[in-house]
Amino acid sequence: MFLPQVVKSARVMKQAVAYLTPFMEEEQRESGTADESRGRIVTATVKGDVHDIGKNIVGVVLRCNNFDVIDLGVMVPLEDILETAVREKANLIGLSGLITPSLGQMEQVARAMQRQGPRVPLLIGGATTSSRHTAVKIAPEYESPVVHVLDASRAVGVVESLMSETTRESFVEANRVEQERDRQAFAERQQKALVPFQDACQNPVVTDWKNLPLESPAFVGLRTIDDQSLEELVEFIDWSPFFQTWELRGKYPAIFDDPVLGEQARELFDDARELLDQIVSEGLLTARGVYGFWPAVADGQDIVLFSGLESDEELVRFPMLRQQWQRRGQTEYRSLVDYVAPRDSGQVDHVGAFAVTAGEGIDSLVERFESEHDDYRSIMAKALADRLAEAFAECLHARVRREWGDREELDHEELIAEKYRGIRPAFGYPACPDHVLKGRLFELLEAETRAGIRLTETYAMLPAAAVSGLYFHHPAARYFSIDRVTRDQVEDYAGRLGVSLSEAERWLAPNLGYDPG
Ligand code: B12
Repeated sequence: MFLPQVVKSARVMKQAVAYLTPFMEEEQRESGTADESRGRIVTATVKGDVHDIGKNIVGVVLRCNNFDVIDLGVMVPLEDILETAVREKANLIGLSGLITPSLGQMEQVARAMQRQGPRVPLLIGGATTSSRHTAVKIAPEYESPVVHVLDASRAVGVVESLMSETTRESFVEANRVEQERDRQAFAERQQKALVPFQDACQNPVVTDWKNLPLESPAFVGLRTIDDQSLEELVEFIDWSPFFQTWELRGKYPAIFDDPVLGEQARELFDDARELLDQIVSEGLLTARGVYGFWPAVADGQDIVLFSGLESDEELVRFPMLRQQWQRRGQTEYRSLVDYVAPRDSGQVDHVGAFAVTAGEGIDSLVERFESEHDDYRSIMAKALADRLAEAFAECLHARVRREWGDREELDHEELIAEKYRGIRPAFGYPACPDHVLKGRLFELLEAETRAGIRLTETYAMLPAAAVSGLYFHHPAARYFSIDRVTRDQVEDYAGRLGVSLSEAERWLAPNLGYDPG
């Protein structure tokens, strides 16, 4: 059965169970028997993180297989997770997270479980997690099994294997062997030489600034968008990740012709369009955003923004990181700072910034569906809000390019393939992996007051369906990955950011090309 069918049929089951529960409890009380589930799992999205679509899907699938799931929701402190697991005599704990700071939170949960228990297996899931990180950073903190679960389709198999007396031992052993292999592969990768930071700085992306015409944007400063039409955003939706959420892997619209997935994809799409039409026509979600342009220079490895052309006063400084890994077919070591004209170029350059959300209203919509025991539409609504947020970012980028003087004429597919000038990297993406800089970005954009988006303690955005980042208009601007960096770069970066080395290392943990000790 495909995932959408599972979740859809779970709705029928849940509605029936909700009706029958009082009768069943009555009968259990009278007969003195207890509810016989196959095992109990406490799940949570860790502290500071707000995403729960993946975790919720896994919860539905496990419940369908008769496991008892106690879902603590999002932004859950580790104390609550452990207390609940002890109180409810859970057999397993499952953690979820979307952004890299959540990886550190997961390590803390493992450490606390080692210290104080409960000594139950720990499951790790979510878009930012990986089997390698689980093996290298989480499993060594905890003597009981720690298992990375890639997606919902594997969750039942993993939980069954861990719960069954007959399979547990061999499953745990196979997991241990695999994690040992992952640790070795990681250690080998860490051996791969990186160029010293100063050498990398000597080989940036080179631009002939004297001969590059730089257009000025239509205005300088901030603009708030509080009346964004949802209808306009629908045109900008990239549907392929939506199918991925539902574990139907394929590109939209070709997926409809897929001999295996086609029919299911069509049915899912029709359901999504029906709910989307309702959201748009009844205004069930509100899309708000803020964006702006500022004069900017590259100052060493920092991007500096000024309030106006006449102003020497720095508005904000974004320290950037630079690649240090020798890539095949690439001679330079890239940094986003390379896409901004340096002070001595004689050119006036600009950088843009944005924060958008389409998540206002999602809580009441989800509450409504959950009160109707309708997980299918609850998950669908969140996935659609995410699509609209991403579409808003795309739509706003198109407007920004027009305001920057571009005269492009692209169809939907060319837009999705990003066949336009410039990029909109978001803090957390591989070219600028430090989430902490969202703090400075949000101050610059006054994002909380202007767009109603706030940051959690680990720099996730609330509402969850939100995207924020910078705009670069350099014609050669490309997305790239910083990947691993050396201690000399992190020391330099920490100094520029004004934090201690250990603080910088904490936030950049997934990008360190060395062991911080
Ligand atoms: C869609 C998407 C979004 C959507 C929403 C994501 C969502 N619904 O959770 C939107 C557009 C809103 C978004 C925003 C952002 N995103 Co984003 N996003 C993605 C993308 C493309 C897919 C993620 C997704 O939804 N997958 C589908 C769901 C169902 O999968 P899942 O959550 O992984 O869950 C499955 C498994 O992990 C597992 N699982 C999950 N939880 C659990 C729990 C247990 C117990 C178990 C057993 C299993 C399990 O089973 C689930 C079902 O199969 C990924 C890239 C990628 N391909 O993964 C980037 C990605 C996750 N995003 C990323 C980033 C950085 C961001 C932003 C910070 C960018 C920004 N500055 O604006 C914001 C953060 C938003 C916020 N509120 O703070 C990074 C995160 C890594 C990092 N460096 O931090 C990624 C990896 C992209 C990248 N390569 O850099 N994003």
